[in-house]
Amino acid sequence: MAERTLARYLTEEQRNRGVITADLKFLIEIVSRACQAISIAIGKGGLGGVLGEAGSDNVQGEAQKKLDVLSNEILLEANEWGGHLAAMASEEMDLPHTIPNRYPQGEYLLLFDPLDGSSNIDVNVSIGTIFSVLKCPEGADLSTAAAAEAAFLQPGTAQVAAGYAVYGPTTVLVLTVGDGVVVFTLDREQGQFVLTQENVQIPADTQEFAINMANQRFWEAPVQRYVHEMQQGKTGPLGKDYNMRWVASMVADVHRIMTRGGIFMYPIDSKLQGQGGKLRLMYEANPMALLIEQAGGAASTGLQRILEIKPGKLHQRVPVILGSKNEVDRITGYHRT
Ligand code: AHM
Ligand code: MG
Repeated sequence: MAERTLARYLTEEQRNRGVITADLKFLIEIVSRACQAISIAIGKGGLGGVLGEAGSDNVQGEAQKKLDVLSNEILLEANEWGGHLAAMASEEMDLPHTIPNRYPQGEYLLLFDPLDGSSNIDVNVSIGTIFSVLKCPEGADLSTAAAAEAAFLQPGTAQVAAGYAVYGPTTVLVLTVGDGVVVFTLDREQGQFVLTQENVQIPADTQEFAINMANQRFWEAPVQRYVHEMQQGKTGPLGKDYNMRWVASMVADVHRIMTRGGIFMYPIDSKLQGQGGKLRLMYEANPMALLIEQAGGAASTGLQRILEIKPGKLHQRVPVILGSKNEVDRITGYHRT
C-alpha cells in the first residue's frame, strides 16, 4: 500500500470524514512546507550562517536568535499569498500580520511560535515550531494590525487545528484537526511528511516529570508539595519512584510525553507573578493543550483548564501543567486543597 503522506491524510480527512475544509487542508500543507524549509535551515547549522544572535529583541524583550527571525519570515512568506488566511500572529511580532491587499483574504487565523526552544539553537539540541489555527470571526476589523488583535482573542476550545514540528534527530510533525493526534516523519529524500503514527494515546499514569528545578524556591505551595512527593519515591505518599527530564524546548518535552507519557510543568512562581507565567497562551499553551487533550491527556494552569481561558491579549502568558491525566488531576487537586 502506498505511503500515507500528509497530503493524503488531509485529503482523506476532508473527503471521507468532512472534518476539514479545502482551505484548512491547504493551510496545513503550507505550514508543513514552511516547517520543512525551517528544518533545512536548521540542518545547515554553522555551515549556513544561521546560528547566533540576530541583534534585536522581540516584543517580550527577549534577544532574538537569527533562526527565530528566519523561521518567522519563512512562515509569514509561505502563508501570506495563498488566500486561506485573514491574518497571522507570532511570538516574534508585537502586532498581527494582516494579509497585504494584493492577495485575497481567507477565513482562518494562524498563530505560531516559529522557533520554540531558542536557548537550544546554538547547542544542537531539539527545537521546534508550534502553531494554532482559529476561524476569523465574521465582520472582524482587519483594517489595521492593531485592530486585528481582537479577532485572535478566542479561547483554545475554538482552535480548528493545532500542531508542532520537532527538529530533532528526525523532523516530525504532530497534528490534530480535532480528530485525534497523528504523527508524520519528514522523509528527507522525498521531501514530504509521511504518516508514522495514528491515534496517539498518552498513558494516564507516569513516573516521569519535567520542570525547571532551578526555580524551585519560587514555586507555589501545591507544586512544592507535588514535586517533593515525587522526589520521595517509593517510600513517599505516591508509592513509586519518578525520573526527571528537562529539555528546555517545550516541543521536545511535550513530544516525549506524546511518546511515552509524563507530566510537564511551567507553573506560576513568585518571580513570574507579574507577567502571569512563562509560556504564552495563544501559540504555546493552547495548541499544546489541544494536542494533549486529543491524545487523552490533560492540560491545566493548576486552577483552570487551559483551553477554557478567555484571552485578554495576544501575548498573554499562563502557567502550564500538562500530560498524563492522572498526574495532572493529582496536582490540580493539590491546588484546590
Ligand atoms: P522560547 O519560545 O523563547 O524558546 O521560550 C519557551 C521555552 C520553552 O520551550 C521551554 O519549555 C522554556 O522556555 C524553557 O525555559 P527555561 O529556560 O526557564 O528552562
Ligand atoms: Mg516558545
